[in-house]
Amino acid sequence: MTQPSRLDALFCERALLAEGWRSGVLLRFDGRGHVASVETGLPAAPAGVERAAGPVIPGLANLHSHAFQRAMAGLTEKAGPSEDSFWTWREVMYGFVRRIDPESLQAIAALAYGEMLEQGYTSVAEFHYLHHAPDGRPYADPAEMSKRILAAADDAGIGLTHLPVLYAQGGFGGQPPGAGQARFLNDPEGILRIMESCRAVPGDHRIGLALHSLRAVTPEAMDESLAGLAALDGTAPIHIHVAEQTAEVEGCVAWSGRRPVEWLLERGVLTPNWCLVHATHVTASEVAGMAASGAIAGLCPTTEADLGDGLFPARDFLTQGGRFGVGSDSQVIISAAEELRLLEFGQRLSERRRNWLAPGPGASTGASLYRAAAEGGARALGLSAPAPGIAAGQRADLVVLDGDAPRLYGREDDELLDSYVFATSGRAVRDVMVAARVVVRDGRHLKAAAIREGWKRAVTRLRASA
Ligand code: NGQ
Ligand code: ZN
Repeated sequence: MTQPSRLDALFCERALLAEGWRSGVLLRFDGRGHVASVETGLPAAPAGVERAAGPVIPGLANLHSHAFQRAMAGLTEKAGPSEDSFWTWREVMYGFVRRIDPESLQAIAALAYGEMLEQGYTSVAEFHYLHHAPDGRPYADPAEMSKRILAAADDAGIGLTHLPVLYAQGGFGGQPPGAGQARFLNDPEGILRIMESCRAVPGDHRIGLALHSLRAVTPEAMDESLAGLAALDGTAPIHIHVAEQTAEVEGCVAWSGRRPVEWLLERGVLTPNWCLVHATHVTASEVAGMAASGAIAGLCPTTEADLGDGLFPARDFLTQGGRFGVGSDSQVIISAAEELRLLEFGQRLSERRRNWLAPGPGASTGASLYRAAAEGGARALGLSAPAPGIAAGQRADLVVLDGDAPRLYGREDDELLDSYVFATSGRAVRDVMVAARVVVRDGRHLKAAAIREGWKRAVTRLRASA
């Protein structure tokens, strides 16, 4: 599919740079769509340069996505025969997984990625474990489903960090996988082969590795896949679901005598290349260990709320210099602003305080969270020059807010970000650029019509196969 052409420069009346808000900003882009230079204090746009239609902020990286789950959003909210929990939700999800063919996956992912762009995310880490046919047999090309994800990201024009997932057992201590997990299974060699196939696909994709969870990998398979990854690319991101539910913590203790994050810390594997997704149930010493390791906390507040996970001790982690980003995970909501709002709101509800995650007196909560998530998310995706604002060396992934929207009008700088995060439900994104290509104009993805047609066909097929 042909891509829109790249801008070679953008003039921003006001923009959030790594060093803070600046006026009269001229961003120049190189041929790969990266920011080549940043000038400030210009009185007006130079001739021939596009002028941003509102305040410009860095797009956020969505650090945790299961694109296929977009097709389930809103369909798991009916009470089951027994008490509902994360684990009953998982059974419903497994039932749904059986019905997704490669074409549907691509259509669903394109829709999800288009929505992400409209809601302020400019790149996504796809934590991808739907590898095989419904009976568990690999497709003729074992990387078929991964390639569908790559194609969907290209269609939508979102930046992709693709993370093929190692899933090797049904539960702690070598439990056999259930039928619902048949599509997920691979050994380390199989996963590395999928990663290599993806690396050979042309396009602006980064490839990393995900370990589904300590429940789903053996220590041997983990070590083997990490060694293989190091040989392929020593800087690639490594993501893992960890300590999301108390039952997982208990299972890990029963198996190893250690809690999940404690187990990883003792193993000495965590580095800043790691992203610990959820990390909900962690002790004070695990929080300290995570922060010191430089690993990113991958927080997904809307999904964690939807699934009844619990609350990550975000304030302790942030005050120890911990880095985090946010993800839309199960896609029940897709909105960068909503994730940040619920991150703070969850803490307010439990602590009965306000501005709980602001870094200090006078600091804006929404703006501080936004900056931190911009930097942490970019790190978790392995993007270049991560920073708490726009900077040279980054891919030109930019969001132009609608400064005329009644909820933003008259607000300046951090007030604007606070208003965007807390008071707009995310509906204040005007234009979006990825690698200097415009993909959203006036709040609407440029290919929304075609993508929605594909989505409707996929929904029709899915409902027919139910
Ligand atoms: C997933 N999702 O892999 O999609 C998981 C559920 C599991 C979240 N944890 C399955 N939110 O953890 O076993
Ligand atoms: Zn997940």
